[in-house]
Amino acid sequence: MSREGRSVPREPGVTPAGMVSIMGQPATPRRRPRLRLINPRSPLSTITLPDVIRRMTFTRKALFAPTGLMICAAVTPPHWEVEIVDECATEAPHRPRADCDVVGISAMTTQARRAYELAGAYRALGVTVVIGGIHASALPEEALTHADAVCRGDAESTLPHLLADWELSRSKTSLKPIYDWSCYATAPIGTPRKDLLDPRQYLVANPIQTTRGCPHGCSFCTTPAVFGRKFRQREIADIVEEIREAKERHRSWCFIFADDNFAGDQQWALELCAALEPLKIAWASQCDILISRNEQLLAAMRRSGCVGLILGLESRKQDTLSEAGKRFVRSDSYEWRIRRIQAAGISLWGAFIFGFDHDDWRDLMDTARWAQRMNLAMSCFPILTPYPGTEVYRHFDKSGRLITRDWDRYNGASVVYRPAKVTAEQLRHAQMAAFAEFFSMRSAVRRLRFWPFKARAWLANLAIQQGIRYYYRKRGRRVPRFADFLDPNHPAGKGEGVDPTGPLSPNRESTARFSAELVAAAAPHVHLGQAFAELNDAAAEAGAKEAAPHS
Ligand code: B12
Ligand code: SF4
Repeated sequence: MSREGRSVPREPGVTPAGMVSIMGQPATPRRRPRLRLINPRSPLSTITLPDVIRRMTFTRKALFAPTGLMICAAVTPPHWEVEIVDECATEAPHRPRADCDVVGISAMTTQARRAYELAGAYRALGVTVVIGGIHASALPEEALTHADAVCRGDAESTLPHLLADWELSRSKTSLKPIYDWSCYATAPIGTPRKDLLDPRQYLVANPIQTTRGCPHGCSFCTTPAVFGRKFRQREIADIVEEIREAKERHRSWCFIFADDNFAGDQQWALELCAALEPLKIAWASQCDILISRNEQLLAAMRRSGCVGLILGLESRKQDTLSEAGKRFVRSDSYEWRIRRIQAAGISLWGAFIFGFDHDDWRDLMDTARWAQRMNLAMSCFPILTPYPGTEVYRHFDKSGRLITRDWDRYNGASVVYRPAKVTAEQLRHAQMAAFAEFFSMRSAVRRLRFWPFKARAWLANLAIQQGIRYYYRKRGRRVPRFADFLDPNHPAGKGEGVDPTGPLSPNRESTARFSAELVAAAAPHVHLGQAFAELNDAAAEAGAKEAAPHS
């Protein structure tokens, strides 16, 4: 899984053999400092993903290689030995060992509990612990209760300073508690060190980041909350080089650009597309729907190999969009915008959010049906999750509507707050009804059609459909339908459900786990498996296989 850095020491006073020579005195052996970077397991990946992923992705263990940690490794000075442990791609949980000097742990909110568990174990062994990543950047004070230091924001701007401080005493005593990226000059976006991971473990072993951040400020989104609305672009030459190397080394031909908003700066996106065109690749990413007004950009994206985009649509209702803080677009323009992007030959996957205060079950049904009418190749319907740092979090916290701070549940599949117009139970029922209806055979026929036959897109749709049916059959329950809301004898119709203010009952526990399992199975698959399916279809159609053979 991991491999040591093989870089030759360059620090002044340190010989290539690692012997310190001070003013002509005999050199004394000094071990190179060791940094272990850890991507903790998350409830989603431990409960469901390994099995699901293996079945759906030709035995890969995890979806994405952890880009953040590969960048941490890249900005670590070369005289450090560095390794990456990805718990999401290992069979057994990582067992902390005191054979390193510093441990750097990364975490999204849903990984935070496990991150803190590992941090505690390493501190007990006397190893210096640093926590970074999205969750620690949003809640540095909380993270600091579990670590010796916290890095907020980009590792490019913070980690080299922290490691230099550690070297002053070769212990945690010379560290500052918080290394905040806003206190340092913004360093350029790094190129991840992919040599430290085994690409065979990942569906997306070569994630490429072209931009960071987003110029918009949606109320539920962690990106502007943590990184501000500063949109940053990477050096185009670095992006091209990373892709070229992946093509040469791994014969990769299709790529996922792990951006929040690929076209946050449309002029720059045009320049990037021009540089990508000669590479003859296929790619998919996420971006905002405003690209629809730029025909020149749409054509350039298609020419450069763009075959699919995830659009954060959230809802088809304007008052819900306003609540979501999506001020840059109106929902009544969605239709022509979607048609225009599709007309450019780009397949669309809709990302919606269920649970805003303006939505009752009928609104959620309308959104799910509208997604079908728009012929979206795939869609996902996660539950609104108030991630720390966001406006939504502050709002629910202030109004006493948060029902748990168990970060394991902050995963888009559990209801962790009191919804306004539905019960928590109804919200989950609507979520499952939306999944079941969107992925039903009738809907798939209407959306995907039979010609041109998109074999893998069909396969992905059928797999999710069968998964939903299998799940309910096994439990002797009917697949949720929106019609249940009209049945006065059905719990959904009666508005019955668990008391959202009460403690989490075992029943609720299992329902939450159920939706976590289902959404975990569906959502990442929607985003990535489908991306790949579509990439394969599109590339086959476009003859990209001849242009660039793939493994
Ligand atoms: C690709 C992606 C995924 C992929 C893979 C994630 C992975 N393993 O890398 C998949 C599809 C699997 C995924 C799933 C989910 N994701 Co996601 N995902 C992303 C996305 C678009 C890019 C991630 C990425 O590669 N970023 C690039 C790297 C370089 O950034 P980074 O990880 O933040 O790392 C930098 C710094 O944070 C820092 N850093 C990070 N770690 C460390 C550690 C140390 C020691 C130091 C010093 C610094 C440091 O330095 C790095 C380099 O500058 C982000 C958006 C985003 N802005 O990051 C969302 C994002 C991370 N995902 C998010 C969410 C909500 C999810 C899901 C819960 C969604 C769901 N309902 O299924 C799941 C959870 C999966 C799980 N593990 O359980 C949220 C996280 C919100 C939060 N507060 O946790 C984000 C921010 C999207 C958003 N805008 O809200 N996701
Ligand atoms: S447009 Fe997308 S990435 Fe940007 S703030 Fe809104 S939800 Fe976040």
